[in-house]
Amino acid sequence: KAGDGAPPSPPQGAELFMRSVLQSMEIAYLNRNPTAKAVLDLVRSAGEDQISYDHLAFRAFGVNDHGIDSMASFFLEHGYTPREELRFPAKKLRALWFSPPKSSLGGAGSRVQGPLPRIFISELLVDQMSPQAQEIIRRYTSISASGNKYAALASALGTLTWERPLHSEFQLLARESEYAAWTLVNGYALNHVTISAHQLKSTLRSINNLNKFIEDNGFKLNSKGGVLKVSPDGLLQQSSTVADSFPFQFSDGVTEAVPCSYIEFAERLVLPQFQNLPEKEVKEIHRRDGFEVGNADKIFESTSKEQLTRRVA
Ligand code: OOG
Ligand code: NI
Repeated sequence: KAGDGAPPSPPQGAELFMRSVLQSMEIAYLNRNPTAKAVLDLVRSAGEDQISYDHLAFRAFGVNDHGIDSMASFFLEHGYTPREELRFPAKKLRALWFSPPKSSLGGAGSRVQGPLPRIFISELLVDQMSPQAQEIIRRYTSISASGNKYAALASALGTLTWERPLHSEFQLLARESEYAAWTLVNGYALNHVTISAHQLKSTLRSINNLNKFIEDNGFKLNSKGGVLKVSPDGLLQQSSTVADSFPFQFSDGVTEAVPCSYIEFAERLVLPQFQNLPEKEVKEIHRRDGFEVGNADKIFESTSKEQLTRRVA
């Protein structure tokens, strides 16, 4: 069974390289998403100089070798371990998450600070889409040549591995699946980073305080199913902003704003069997791990039109 015991650490050079790639993905993401950047600056301005990421998330088309595996291979070859699968039948999606290897750097000399993040990768079940939508997705993924082999590189560069679509193709996909339309124009771009709330030092380490702080500073949070998403065991609590938009130039010359990325917050509570540990001794391994279908289903909506156009009182 995957995930039992930490896998061996990658060689230091390999870990430095992987952290550089993650950092380039983050830079591309921050350049395109002013809200994510502003939120990170805001949290930093509250005295939090060491923000760690709980996870990074990517989307993919499950067809023509462009699915989860296309992005996962980079992480698997750098010591990550595949963990559970999550299914979202109504959205025609599935996801897989990966846990990080033990760091071989011991903190010193790392270019991206802190513990390595989990990785969450989802894919559209393309076979279940309408023939018209399938045709579009199959065409763009097949003309990308070997783009699927360079998913991590595309993400780090912030570029698509296929041609820009027509505006009408984007619209057709958007009517059927907002996820599909998002992926057609964002490709392997980082979909979000997630601030690990419980790793913060101040009162912001409680996610309710963090949410209030973010909202009080004028940012809109995804309200789908309530701002705070809580797993049935109560131990995984998540929230997220609503995605930014950026002007996308379609191949027919139409330029229109399309949704890009958002930023998420997660608090993992201490597992019942470690409840009596002194606070100072609590480590990440003593906390609720993994993801939750019910939470994720609503977090996906952070890029939905409904959330993007929602007005806040
Ligand atoms: C991913 C949504 C799910 C989580 O942490 O459960 C998620 C997406 O929007 O692609 O991020
Ligand atoms: Ni997430």
